[in-house]
Amino acid sequence: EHKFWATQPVPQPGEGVPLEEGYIEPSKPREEVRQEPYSLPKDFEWATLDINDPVQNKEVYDLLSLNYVEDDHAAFRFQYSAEFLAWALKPPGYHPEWHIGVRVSTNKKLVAFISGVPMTLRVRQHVIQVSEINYLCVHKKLRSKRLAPVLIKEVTRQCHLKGVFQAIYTAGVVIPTPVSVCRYYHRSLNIPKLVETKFCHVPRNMTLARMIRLNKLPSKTSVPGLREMQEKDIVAATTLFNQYMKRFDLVPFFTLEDARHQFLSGSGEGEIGTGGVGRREGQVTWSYVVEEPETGKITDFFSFYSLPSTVINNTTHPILEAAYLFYYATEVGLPPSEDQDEKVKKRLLALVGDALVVANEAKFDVFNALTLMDNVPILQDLRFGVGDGFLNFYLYNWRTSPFAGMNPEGSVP
Ligand code: YNC
Ligand code: MG
Repeated sequence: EHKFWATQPVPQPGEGVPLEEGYIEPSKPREEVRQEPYSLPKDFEWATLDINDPVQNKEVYDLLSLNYVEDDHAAFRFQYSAEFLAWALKPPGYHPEWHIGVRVSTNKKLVAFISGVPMTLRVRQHVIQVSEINYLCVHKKLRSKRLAPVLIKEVTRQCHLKGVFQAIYTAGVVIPTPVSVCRYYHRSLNIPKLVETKFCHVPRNMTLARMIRLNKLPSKTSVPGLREMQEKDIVAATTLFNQYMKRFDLVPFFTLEDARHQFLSGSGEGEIGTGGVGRREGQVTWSYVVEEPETGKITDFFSFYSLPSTVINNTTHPILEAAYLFYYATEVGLPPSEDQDEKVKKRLLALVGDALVVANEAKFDVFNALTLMDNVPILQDLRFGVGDGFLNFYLYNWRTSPFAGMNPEGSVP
């Protein structure tokens, strides 16, 4: 069935729930790691992509723009911006060697890519160093030639050479063996455009005008003390983040540098338009904190990022501007306990409700969220609709039981 995945240290179909959590295959000393790159078919060669070089960054951008993930109907394709790729591929401690390309030997054209970035991950009670694998892409003309397994083996080798033996990754496809599956939800912002691009449709018994009215958002945010996150907030926001994440079982751990990178480095330079809403040139992330007016204490934050999609074969609307809910935290959720769930829901309705207002003012067309963290209880009230996309989560070389509680209602097809 899965000729490649059957050979890899991942839980195999039918293995059942593991008795013990932990690695599948032990780590090796550096000298026991294979020292030569895996062989590519003739006419192709390996390349390390230097994302600091605008030319090479643009090569990755061009490959992904035309060949990366599409929806099931081939109507939309992710269009990660060059700024997004620079942000995502260069977190603190990143390894240039984990940005791996395949070029045509004769003309050096980039035809495939895979990347890893280092992260600290907590899987239940275990804290492990992993690489987060993303942007696996093979040019459309080279599909089904078993190039993907070679890319995966090569990035694995490069991770091993840096002493990293576990990985986390997500994919739309189901392969051995997901630890969790989430569903995409969508909150319409620009209804006329979403209808014109067939992202959504006007249901029977509904008119376009009524749909617009029902989804109308205020132009001003509602939470007192809400403002853009700044450098001076990083210590408070990082503490809040790491505390809040104790509510969940599969989470990153952020140092101050990590949090600064994740929440601030993609937010662009200079001021946003009046009122703190709008968009800067090349802005990738939007991060907001709540500063308690009386005390100056940071009590909450939220963030989202910009990931447009190409609208395939649409010249009137070539790009769909999509915002994706990223991390958030609120001190209402602390200390983590189930009794907090109602209070958390109420607070998140206000916070994520304001995220919608900010995204709408920044001219996004749609706001997306997954059925993870504390999202599920707020999606309906905030007028998110269920999407047809799923996102499977995977761990490489780590056995653990599935995260059933992570996504109660939303995830079941
Ligand atoms: C996928 N997405 O099952 P079997 S997500 C992993 N993730 O192997 P070929 C995938 N494996 O089943 P093609 C996969 N898609 O025979 C396919 N596979 O065992 C497996 N699409 O290879 C597949 N990007 O080269 C099969 O297939 C084998 O030419 C077939 O290439 C696949 O970034 C692909 O969706 C995805 O560009 C490159 O279709 C191509 O079709 C493409 O014949 C559009 O491959 C873009 C797209 C994937 C986005 C992502 C996460 C990737 C994770 C990879 C696994 C990482 C493991 C951990 C490594 C580090 C370990 C350490 C330490
Ligand atoms: Mg192939």
